[in-house]
Amino acid sequence: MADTSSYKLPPGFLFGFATAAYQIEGSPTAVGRTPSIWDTFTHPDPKSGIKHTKDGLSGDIATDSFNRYKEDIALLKSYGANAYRFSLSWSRIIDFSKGPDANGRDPPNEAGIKYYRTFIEELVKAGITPAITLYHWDLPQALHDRYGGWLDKRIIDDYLHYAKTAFNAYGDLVKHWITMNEPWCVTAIGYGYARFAPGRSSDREKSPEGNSSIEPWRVGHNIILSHAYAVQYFRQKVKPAHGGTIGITLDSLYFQPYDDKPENVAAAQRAFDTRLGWWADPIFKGHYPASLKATLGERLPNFTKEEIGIVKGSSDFFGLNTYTTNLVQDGGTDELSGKVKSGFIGPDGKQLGTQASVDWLQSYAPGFRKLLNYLSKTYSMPIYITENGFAAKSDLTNPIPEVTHDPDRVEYYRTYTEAMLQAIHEDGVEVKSYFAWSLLDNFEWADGYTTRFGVTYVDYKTQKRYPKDSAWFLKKWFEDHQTEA
Ligand code: GBH
Repeated sequence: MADTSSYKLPPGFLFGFATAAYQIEGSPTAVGRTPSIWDTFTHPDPKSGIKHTKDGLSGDIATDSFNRYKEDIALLKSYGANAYRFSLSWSRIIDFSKGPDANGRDPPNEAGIKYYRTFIEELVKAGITPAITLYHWDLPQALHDRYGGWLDKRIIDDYLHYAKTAFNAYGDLVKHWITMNEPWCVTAIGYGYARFAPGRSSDREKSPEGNSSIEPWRVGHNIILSHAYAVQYFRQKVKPAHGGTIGITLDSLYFQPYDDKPENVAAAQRAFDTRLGWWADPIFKGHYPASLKATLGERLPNFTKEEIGIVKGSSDFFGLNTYTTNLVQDGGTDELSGKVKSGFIGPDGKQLGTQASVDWLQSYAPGFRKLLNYLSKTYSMPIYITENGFAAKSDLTNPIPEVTHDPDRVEYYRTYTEAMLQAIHEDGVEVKSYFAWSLLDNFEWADGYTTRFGVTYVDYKTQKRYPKDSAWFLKKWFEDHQTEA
């Protein structure tokens, strides 16, 4: 075991927890909120009766954080967090109930804007730095109905209008902005695999209305452009007045070649190109990865000269959500994963690490350290870790209050925070934040409430919160390693 006890975090390091609006807020119509594609997706399809979540439940109630936000802030404080990453609900900030005005814009929703203003003021009063995600998957249903949402270029103006509204409402208090959360999940899972809203796929069994194999790439293109135009506005109009930093959060596993066969090494690179390079290469280097272009040909949209000028350099930092590592082999047909086969079992027949309660996640901290090194070498940007966490099996089996003992999650956080300190001190990687996912057990998308990622157990019958051991572990970790101001 490495001795990282003397390693300090850099001055100004942000430590805290992350959540997302649809996963915690509930109150889907409060203060004039209208539906998002996740409201639609999580309620049984009126025609087919199909349910899209494992338990058939939606985010209608979630952790009731719309009402219980003071309790959430108190928890953050008790866990020693100096920062909190949360997202805004687009359809609470913009009023979609009236229809667009003569300029095609929907008006701001003053009640929704005021709600988040109060919340942000409370956070700041508690000494907690707010970090806002503008888009964590809850596209206003109205925009999806109007022109297909992300499928159409018109989304760029609507996203910009929303972003401006938020910057102007909170720019004086909020200095950390994230434009998009995990565009790969939005496109691949929402428009390819149909497991996330809006549930589109070229596989007719999953999505009777169907898509074309062009859709994910078009959606991805419009997401990149929406991000870039919002950043351009921020830098021109908001930053000069208020300062602040803005960027995008991408998600990636560490893709480790299964062995040193050249075709498996190439496959791992292809997996990176598709998961990360799809976004990171245009944004940090100014072009799509060559392997993507080679696979997709004309199906990959082109940026105009003007567009790429705005896209290139459009993120102040590399926002990273990461959970696990995959061992990658050549082969496979799935374009959205780079046509690779991936898993957790190595050539020696051994599993990589401890299995989470979800099949896609095993703990493997060495992969985290390698990922940080890969990103720092490939993109030369400061890294904000905006999500990292584990779904422990004990969360699902133990009774209250024993359920607060979550040794697998504690072990995950112990090894991952240690790997991060090694990356910072021994490898020279610049890391500026660590947000654990998540503050609370919450609505876990297609898994409904059957998966728990929180450092706080939520009893959904009473909404009572029970801090788990992992919360106290992280608190102590930050105390031990923070640099005193
Ligand atoms: C993050 O995604 C999200 O930002 C956050 O909202 C979420 O709660 C958290 O992770 C925990 O999952 O259906 O087999 O393809 C992390 C990346 C991508 C991991 C989608 C789970 C779905 C598994 N996620 N993936 S599968």
